[in-house]
Amino acid sequence: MPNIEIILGDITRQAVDAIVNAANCSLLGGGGVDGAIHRAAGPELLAECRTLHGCETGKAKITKGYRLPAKYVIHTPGPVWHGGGYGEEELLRSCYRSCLELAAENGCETVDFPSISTGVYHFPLEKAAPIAVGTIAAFLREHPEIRRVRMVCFDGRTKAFYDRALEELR
Ligand code: AR6
Repeated sequence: MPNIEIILGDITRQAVDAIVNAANCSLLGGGGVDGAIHRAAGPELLAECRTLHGCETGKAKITKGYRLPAKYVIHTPGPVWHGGGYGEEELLRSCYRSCLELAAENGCETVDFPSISTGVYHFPLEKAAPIAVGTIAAFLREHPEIRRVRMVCFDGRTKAFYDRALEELR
């Protein structure tokens, strides 16, 4: 069984090879987990992000972690939820896959994700959680070089959705 864990915590405090940032297409910072990651990493992160010239929804780009305990930050703009008829589910799947591809290419063995798109982008948690754990599990089966992936949930309600999705996978 792929090594996926669901924890309650602050992703900016995790000493892993890569943390994922639920960014926007500018990659120039914002609120939520994006703001927290930029604050914790320091201004060098924004300076590197400026050299990346943004990112499309569903794709991902990687930077160093600077003052974070994590070695790398993988930035991915998730889809804004517009009701489900605009390819939102496939775009969210693509976020998780793109981040894991970059992690594997950069030799990351441990990767932590936040709950992409379920904050200000309003993707329903009951749909986002099974997409996240299903996509991660499928990737890990093909890429055993990634040893462990965690979903780092910021509140108990979010964690409950991911716990259930993982249980239903097993
Ligand atoms: N650690 C882990 N999870 C966190 C943290 C943290 N420190 N802080 C918040 N979360 P959101 P989105 C959770 O809104 O929906 C930004 O402005 C939060 O509780 O951060 O993808 C970007 O620049 C929620 O469960 O991301 C974009 O413009 C989850 O992270 C936009 O928000 C995602 O919430 C992206 O929206």
